[in-house]
Amino acid sequence: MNTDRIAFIDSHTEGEPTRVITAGVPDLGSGPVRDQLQKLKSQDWFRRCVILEPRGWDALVGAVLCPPHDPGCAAGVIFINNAGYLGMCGHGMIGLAVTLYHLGRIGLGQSRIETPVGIVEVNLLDSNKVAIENVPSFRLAKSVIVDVEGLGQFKGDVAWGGNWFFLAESVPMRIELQNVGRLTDVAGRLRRALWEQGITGTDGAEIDHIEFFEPSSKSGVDSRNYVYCPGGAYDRSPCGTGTSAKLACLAADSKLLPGETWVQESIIGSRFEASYQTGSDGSILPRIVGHAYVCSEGFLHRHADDPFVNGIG
Ligand code: PYC
Repeated sequence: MNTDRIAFIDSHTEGEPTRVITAGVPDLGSGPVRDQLQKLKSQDWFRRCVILEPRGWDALVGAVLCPPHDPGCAAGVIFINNAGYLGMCGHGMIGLAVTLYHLGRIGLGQSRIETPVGIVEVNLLDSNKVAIENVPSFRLAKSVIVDVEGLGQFKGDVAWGGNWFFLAESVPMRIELQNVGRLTDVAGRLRRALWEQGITGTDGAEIDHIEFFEPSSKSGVDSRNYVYCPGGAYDRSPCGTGTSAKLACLAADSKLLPGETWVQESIIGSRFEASYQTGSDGSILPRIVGHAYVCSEGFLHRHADDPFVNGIG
């Protein structure tokens, strides 16, 4: 038998899955994590193997552990999904922190993690509760108008929270699980329209995450969201980078002050507690608190004769 093994630990953060890859990662060298990302991209079979069916599924986000370049960091991480590579991932960082604690690699309290888009501070408040200090976030453009064929005009803000987001001002239908297929269809068309109409993040970056919001019916919750991820899956959690982008818009509109708490609920009713401090050059420094639980661990097998050794599709 000719089988390679890749070790993983699966967790979920407020319902959204994270697969931490702990062994079996190709050699990425020991440079900055942003350079290791380029090496991982050149071996895309690895992402496909660990994320796509039959070993993974469309909602799964991978967290590939790699050596940090910054000596002050406990670990480096590259986030991957069914469509490619993510700059940062809030729910994934919370899942990673709980997993590193489960492995005995970090203790309670503060640790620093190196990502391709900067260093993120995690604070393990207990074995399942984590606060992350996300990368500087900002609103790039307010009330941008997009024409979506067959659906009409959508107005919304473009913001960075570690990934690029379009935060629509109106919701096409109620944010309920029974509407998830229709919400995903509208969000996918909106994403395509943004790209076709040349509406991008800085340096022409594609806006590949879409957010819809409505008021929550629950007391103590400020807003309920639906978040479309680049591979067409919806985020089961309120989305850490999406909540950071939302905070950047609220701050820019003076609707939330530094230190005030914003409770963001997801389409499945799970929650993040969020706040921010003022950053430099008009950015904000978001803090997101959520819970994660380890749910399984084991090995992915790569058999030389398996026709789907690198995933389906
Ligand atoms: O929590 O930042 C996040 C995230 C991005 C994509 C899925 N979750």
